[in-house]
Amino acid sequence: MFSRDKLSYDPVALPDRLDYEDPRMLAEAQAFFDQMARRHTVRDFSRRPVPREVIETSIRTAGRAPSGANHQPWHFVAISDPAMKSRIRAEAEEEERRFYAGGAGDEWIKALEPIGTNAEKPHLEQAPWLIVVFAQRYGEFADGTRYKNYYVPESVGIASGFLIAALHHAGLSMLTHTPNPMKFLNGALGRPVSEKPIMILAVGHAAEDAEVPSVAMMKKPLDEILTVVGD
Ligand code: IYR
Repeated sequence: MFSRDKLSYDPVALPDRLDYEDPRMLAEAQAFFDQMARRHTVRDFSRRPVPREVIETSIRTAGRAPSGANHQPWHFVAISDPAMKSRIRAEAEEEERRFYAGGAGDEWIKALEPIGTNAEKPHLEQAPWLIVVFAQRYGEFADGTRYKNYYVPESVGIASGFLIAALHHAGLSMLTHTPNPMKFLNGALGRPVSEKPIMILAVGHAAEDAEVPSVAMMKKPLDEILTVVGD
């Protein structure tokens, strides 16, 4: 995306703005909070299909995230193919079995107890879509020469947040899944070594009988996550 031909500063007038009066602004902030507070990480998906256009539009939203030097150091692979989902499930479960059998260490296993996870990952086949998020450690021009990317984890983290918010806004549920290690995804999906898999989002409609861990309802109150300096 980064172009060698456009290296000078060329400002244009701000093309969009939302200029709300304070009461509208407050109402919008509250409405968005209410919407986002209804997002829950879900592991049980129904078989109801999800149109590809919803996934594509949500990834377009992710692509609007800010990024270091606007290099947009991300790539998303959206998978609905059952054979590829099965392969990813099999390879992820292989890693997870090692993780839960001791690779994680005692403290990590204890921390996961209230979340109720284990090495079984049926959702990787049941969810209609898997989206694999890759971070581009460095970029490559068409002629193969490399350029540096900046603030890659931050940029990809922000884009992933946009993606989760967009999918939730469209009425979908998802699981943020991070098999450890995730290198197998490069091989399975044919992505270059310059790209690091960051997470798999299993995306779909929550199953009728979907459950969430009760501890996941406990969110830190504002006074714990915010310090105001000034008024
Ligand atoms: N990757 C494992 C373990 C896991 C780790 C964390 I931190 C979680 O919040 C949840 C799970 C798994 O997916 O089971």
